[in-house]
Amino acid sequence: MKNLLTSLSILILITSCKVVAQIDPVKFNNPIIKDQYTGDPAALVYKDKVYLYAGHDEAPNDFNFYKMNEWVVYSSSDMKKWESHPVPLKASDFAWAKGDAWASQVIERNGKFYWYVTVEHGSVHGKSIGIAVSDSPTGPFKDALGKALITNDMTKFSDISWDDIDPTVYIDNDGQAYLFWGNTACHYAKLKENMLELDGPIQHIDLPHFTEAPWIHKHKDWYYLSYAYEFPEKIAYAMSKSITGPWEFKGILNEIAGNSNTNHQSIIDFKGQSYFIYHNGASIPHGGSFRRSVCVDKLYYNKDGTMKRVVMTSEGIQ
Ligand code: FUB
Repeated sequence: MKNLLTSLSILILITSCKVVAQIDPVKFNNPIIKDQYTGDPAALVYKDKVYLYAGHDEAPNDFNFYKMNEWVVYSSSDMKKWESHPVPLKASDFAWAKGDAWASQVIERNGKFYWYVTVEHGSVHGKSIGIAVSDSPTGPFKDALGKALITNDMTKFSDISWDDIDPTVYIDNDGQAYLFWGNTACHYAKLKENMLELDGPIQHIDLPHFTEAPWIHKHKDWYYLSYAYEFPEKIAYAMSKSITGPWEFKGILNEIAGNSNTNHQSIIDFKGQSYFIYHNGASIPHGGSFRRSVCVDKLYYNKDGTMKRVVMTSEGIQ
C-alpha cells in the first residue's frame, strides 16, 4: 500500500509539472541583454539591422556607483534575437581619458561609423565627449581625434563637472550634423561635415526639469527631443518643426523604470515599427541603479504627432 501511494504521488507530481509547463506560454523578452548588465542604450538602424550600443555595468552588487570601463554592441534583424559581438571600444582606448564609459551614440556618415562617447577627462577636471571611428558598425573602433571634442571648461551653463555627458547626434536632411548633450543643462552645437569638429557656438536649450540623456529623432515631419526628466528619472519630450527649435514641451513619455534611478532612452523606427529602448534595474537576482539591463518596447504616435505614453513590459517584443 505504501509503495502504491508513493508511486501515485510521483505520478501526480510528474503530471502537474507537465501541466505547469503547458499552461505557461508567457515569454519574457525583457531585458533583451541577459548575459551581462548593460545601461545607456543607443540604437543605430543600418541597412537591414539594428545595432545596439550600451555601456557595460560592471559594478559589484554592494557597489553604490557606476563602474563602467567598456562599451558593448549587439545586433538584431528582428528586435527579438540579439547577437553579441566582441567588445568594440573601451574607455582606455582614449589615451587622454581616465575612465568611465558612460552614455554614447553611434552614427553613420559616408560609410564610416562615428561613436560619440562620455568619458572622464584625464587632465581637464570633469566629464568630456570623445569620438571613435570605424569602418564597421561592430568595430573595432579607434580614437578619431586623439583629444576630447568637448571638455567641461568649454560650457558655462552649469557649474557641475558632469554637465558634458550623454552625446546624441543627428544629421538633418540638408546634411548638417548636430551634437546635443548635457546634464542639468542641455547643450547643442553644429558639427562640421567631417563629424570631428564643432561648426559654431555651443548653444543652450531650456527644457523643464532637464536631467540628462537627450536623444534626437525625427518621425514624419516632426523633430523630437526626448530626455531624462527629474531624478529618479522619467523620460519626457519636446517637439519642433526644426532641429534648432523652438521646442514645445509635450510631457512625460515613460515613467520611472523599475529599480533604477536612471532610464536612458533611445528611439528608432525599424521595418515599419517604432521602438522605445531603455534600461531598468529589474534583472534578477542583483539588478539595480548601477547594474542595469536594456529593454525594448513598442512606441506609438498619435495622429497629431505626439507620442503615446510607453508601456514597459516584461514580455517585450514577441
Ligand atoms: O551610465 C552613466 C550615466 O547614467 C549616463 O551617462 C546617464 O545617462 C545615466 O544613465
